[in-house]
Amino acid sequence: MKMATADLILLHPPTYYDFRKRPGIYGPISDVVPSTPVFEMYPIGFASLSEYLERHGLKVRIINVALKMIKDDRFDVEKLIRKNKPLAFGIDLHWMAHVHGALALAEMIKRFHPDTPVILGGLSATYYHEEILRQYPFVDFVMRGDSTEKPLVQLLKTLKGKKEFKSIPNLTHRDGGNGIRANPITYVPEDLNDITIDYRHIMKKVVRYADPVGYQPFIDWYSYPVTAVFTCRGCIYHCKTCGGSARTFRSMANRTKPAYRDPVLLAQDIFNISDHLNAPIMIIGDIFQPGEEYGATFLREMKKKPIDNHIAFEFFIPPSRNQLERIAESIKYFNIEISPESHDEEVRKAFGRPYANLSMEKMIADAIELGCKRIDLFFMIGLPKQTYQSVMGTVDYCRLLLERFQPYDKLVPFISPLAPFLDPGSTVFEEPEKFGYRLLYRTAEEHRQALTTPSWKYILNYETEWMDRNEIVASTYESGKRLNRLKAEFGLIDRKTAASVELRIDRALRMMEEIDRIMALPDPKEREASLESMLNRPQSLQNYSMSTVCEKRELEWPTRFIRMNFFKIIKTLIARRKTTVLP
Ligand code: B12
Ligand code: SF4
Repeated sequence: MKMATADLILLHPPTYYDFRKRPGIYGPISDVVPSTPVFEMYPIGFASLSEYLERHGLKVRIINVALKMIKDDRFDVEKLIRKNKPLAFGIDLHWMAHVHGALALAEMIKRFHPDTPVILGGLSATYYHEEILRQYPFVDFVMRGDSTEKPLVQLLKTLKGKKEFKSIPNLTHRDGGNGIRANPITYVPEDLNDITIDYRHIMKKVVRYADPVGYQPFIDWYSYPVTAVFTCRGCIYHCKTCGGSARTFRSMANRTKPAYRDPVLLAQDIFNISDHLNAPIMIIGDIFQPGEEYGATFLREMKKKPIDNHIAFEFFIPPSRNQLERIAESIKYFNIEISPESHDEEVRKAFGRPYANLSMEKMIADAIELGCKRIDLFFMIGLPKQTYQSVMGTVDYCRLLLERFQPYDKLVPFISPLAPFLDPGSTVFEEPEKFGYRLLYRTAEEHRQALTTPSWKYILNYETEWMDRNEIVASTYESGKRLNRLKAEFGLIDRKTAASVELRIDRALRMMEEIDRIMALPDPKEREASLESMLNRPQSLQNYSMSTVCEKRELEWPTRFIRMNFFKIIKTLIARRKTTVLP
């Protein structure tokens, strides 16, 4: 079978491109998401872009370069780039943490294919669009906004034709001379009904390109194939450090209100997944954010077809008893995720989540009574008004909760730092002093350089009036240690797991201290040589940066033993092949 040639190849970069040569101590920056610190998970928007572009006659291939690099130490990225020559390459610079890797890939593409356009997209590229085109000649276009499906079709068709870019919405491009032109962001869809994240589409592409690793979302996905469905793009809340808040989306992406997916289509998305995978499905975005009616319609729809997958609901504010009852009536196995951020109501309010502990505790009690299978609580470090003592207070509060709700052993607290970066474009990033923050890096280039430093302490782009970087690091490891012990005490994790987490924390702390000592050496050559010999040890990413403040498996909701319905997957692939002409 001849491999299809793609019009667009979407590449997902690692955070720091040279992580295999010289891994730093990235710490617990990714402990509460499924990825490793290389953040190998590609933006879910790749799936909707691929589906939309293919529907409009263009061929798209996704290659998760970060994941290929993690999986195979000798995976040759240059060879991959050299042998592929699509009409254009697209790279996500969605999370700022990928700025080093994204630019490294862009530079490499231009080296091998000087005439092939390189397009960057995602929230961080949107924020830094002008600087990127000014500073980095190897990037040709930035496609801005939270939704780029339609303008990307226009761009690719223009690249095939008359190359007139002025009228393409959301596009920043060079004007032919020295200037940069940022076309206005006028493509801002009001709903998500024509934009689909369809995992069946991805399965089909895996077959077309015979590349299961290239499409794999994160390292353990085939053993834990958790998926997500989206209620919205945008948000109505104003969390101060969030680069996806209502205010940030308005100024950056010209979005004045969130775009929602029709609740009936949302339920259908879940049924489609459930037909093929027996693993948990996460609903991104609070189903009650658009209003009571939205949540009610969605739950009515879900009730029509009982499924066995665990469904995880994310709540921005604690839901009422009545709302929980409706969930319990409609979904057999439901789970809850909520992020109180701090136990201290004053800190929580300063962050932008103004609800009381009492209402959250009531939610927990109700949810347990109604049969909720698991409740995850996410706390954060690096918040406005939050001191070292306050972080320890959060762990004490977790003890109170675990005591109060025992013997329920599925109330699981997590704590992690706001890292590696305070989100560009967030309210605090824009006016740090007003909120008691000191910003250490502002430009894209400063962030790119920061990623080359040896530990997450030096990568952090902020300090607060209440904690400097040393205290953020120290409170992270100390609270991680205390919470870990608490989890063992209350039987949430076994003693062996707890011991290994504690060992990793101690090891990481020693490494961080050693790095501090080396960084203080006056001679740059000696500093470099010492870092080189210290960091370039096999397995150092695994040993010092993964599952440091908690064991990653703690994040996993229950799955059934056989997680993929292979019969149904094959049936879908055969059915789809009949309707698709493979080249
Ligand atoms: C869902 C979500 C997640 C999910 C990820 C799901 C996924 N694979 O995409 C999870 C929970 C895993 C997650 C993790 C993280 N997240 Co998050 N996440 C969100 C959230 C709540 C919604 C994102 C969303 O709705 N996307 C909509 C989907 C459909 O579109 P999309 O993926 O963004 O893609 C579209 C555009 O961005 C663009 N686009 C993207 N890439 C490209 C590339 C090209 C070439 C083009 C043309 C266009 C393009 O076009 C796409 C389609 O229209 C936002 C907050 C918000 N309100 O937006 C934060 C947010 C995006 N996350 C953020 C952060 C910081 C993280 C973490 C780094 C946190 C951490 N330290 O662990 C990790 C990174 C994980 C990784 N990559 O491995 C920040 C990003 C700030 C910034 N500018 O850097 C945000 C804004 C807010 C926040 N603090 O949570 N996140
Ligand atoms: S952190 Fe706050 S503002 Fe950001 S997406 Fe979540 S609820 Fe919305």
